[in-house]
Amino acid sequence: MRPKLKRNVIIVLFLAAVISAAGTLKSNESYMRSLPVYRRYKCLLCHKSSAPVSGQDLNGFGSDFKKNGYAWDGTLASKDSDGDGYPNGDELGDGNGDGIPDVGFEYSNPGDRMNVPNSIDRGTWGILKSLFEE
Ligand SMILES: [Ca+2]
Ligand SMILES: [Ca+2]
Repeated sequence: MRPKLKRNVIIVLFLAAVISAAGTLKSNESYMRSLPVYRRYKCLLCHKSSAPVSGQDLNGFGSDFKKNGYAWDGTLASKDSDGDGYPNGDELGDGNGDGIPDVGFEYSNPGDRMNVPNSIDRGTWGILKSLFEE
């Protein structure tokens, strides 16, 4: 292959890879927007890696989210995708799955069984929250 042609082929392949990666990131972000919150864990909510390159490394919550048509609802909120004893809705701070979170961040990761909500019970949390809402 001639040097100039070889260089052009490399540039085209590089640009195709960049465009493909940008498309993947964009689609993942649109999936995240279907969830009530995704600020703290972002990609790790659904993937085993914080920088996934494809949709193949889904964790338990990512698989359930995909099976649910990438929709957040009461069915997905009531599941315990990572088997840690806390329903996905409690971990994401939207227990009934109506899409309205209690706070603007996740209590814990519904895709990581080693990551659970802190030990403050709901009653105590409600009292603390009301102090800041008045
Ligand atoms: Ca869980
Ligand atoms: Ca968890």
